[in-house]
Amino acid sequence: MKPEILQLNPILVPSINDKLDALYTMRRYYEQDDKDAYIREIGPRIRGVITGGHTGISRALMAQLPVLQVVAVNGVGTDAVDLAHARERGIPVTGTFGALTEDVADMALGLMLAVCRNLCSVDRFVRDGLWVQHPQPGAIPLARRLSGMRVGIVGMGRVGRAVATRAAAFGCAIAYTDLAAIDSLPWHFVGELRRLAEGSDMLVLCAAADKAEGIVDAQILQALGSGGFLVNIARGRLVNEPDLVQALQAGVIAGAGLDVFVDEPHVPAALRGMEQVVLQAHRASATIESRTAMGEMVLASLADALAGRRPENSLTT
Ligand code: 8YV
Repeated sequence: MKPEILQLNPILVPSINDKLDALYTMRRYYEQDDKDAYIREIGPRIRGVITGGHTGISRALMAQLPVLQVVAVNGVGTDAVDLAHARERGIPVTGTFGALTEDVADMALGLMLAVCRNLCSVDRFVRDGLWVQHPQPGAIPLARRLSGMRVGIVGMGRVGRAVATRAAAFGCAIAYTDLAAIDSLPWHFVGELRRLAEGSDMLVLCAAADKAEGIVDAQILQALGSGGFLVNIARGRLVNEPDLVQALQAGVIAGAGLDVFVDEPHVPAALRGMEQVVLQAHRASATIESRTAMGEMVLASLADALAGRRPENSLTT
C-alpha cells in the first residue's frame, strides 16, 4: 500500500503532481468541503504533509495525525508551522531552501523599479485611454531614479544577499540589518532598524517573520521619510499594516511595493486605491523554474523521511 500524504495547497507543476500520484496516495485537503470530517477519516493514516510557506500547519491539525513522519514545506518560511510541536514528536519539518532565492530577489527588484518608475499606474493610464485624452507631458508626474539609491535590506539571508547583489549592479549603496554583522559580506551593517530606515531611500524586507512581527511600524516609516519606499517580499506581518496605510495616506513615505500581506488574500481596500502602491499576490516564487525545483525538494524530503532517513533540509531533527 502506498503511503498517504496530506496536501494542504495545490502544486501547479504537472510533472511534480504526476510523481506524487505515482508514489503516494495523495489526500488533497484543499479540495474538500468538509475538512474536519475528512481529517477524522484519513488523519490516522497520514504519514506526510505538504504545505505552503504561508499556510504552514497548525498544532491542532498535526495533533490529529498520529503517525505523521514529515512536514514538507513547499517554501522557505516555516513561521506558520509549530516547530516546537514537531521537535517534541521528532518530526522533520523541511523547507525548499535555495530553490526560490533568485526569483524572490527578481521580484524585489521588479517591485523596486515598478514603484520608483510608476510602471503600473502609467500602464493603467495608457490602457484606460487616458494618454490620448491628456497627451501633455505634465499629465504624468515625474518618477524617481532607482539607480544609485540607498537600499536598506532587512534580513541578510539568501534572499537578502541576492537582492543586495542585484541592487549593487544598479549602483545602489547597500546597507543591511540582521541579528549581527556578517563578516564575509561587503555591505554596511546597521544594528538598529530605525537607523537603517533613516539612511535608506528604499527599505526592502527579506527577513523571516518568526520573531519579527510588526517590526516596521509608524516610527520606522517616519524614519524612512517622505522620499522613501518600502518593498516587502517576505511576510506581511513584518509590517504593521494600519501604520503603513496611514503613512502612505499622509505622505510619510513615497510609496510601497508589496507581494505579501497580513491576511492574504485580503488586501486593505485603502492600499488597493493608491497609485503610489504596487501590489502582487504573493507571487515571488511563482515561476515554473522555482516551483519545479521546490517540488523536487518536497519529493526528496518525503522520500527520505518515509525511508527513515533524516531529510537534508530538516529544521527540527
Ligand atoms: C511560496 C513562501 O509562495 O517560501 C515561502 O515561504 O511564502 C512562498 O515562496 C509558498 O510557500 C508556496 O507555497
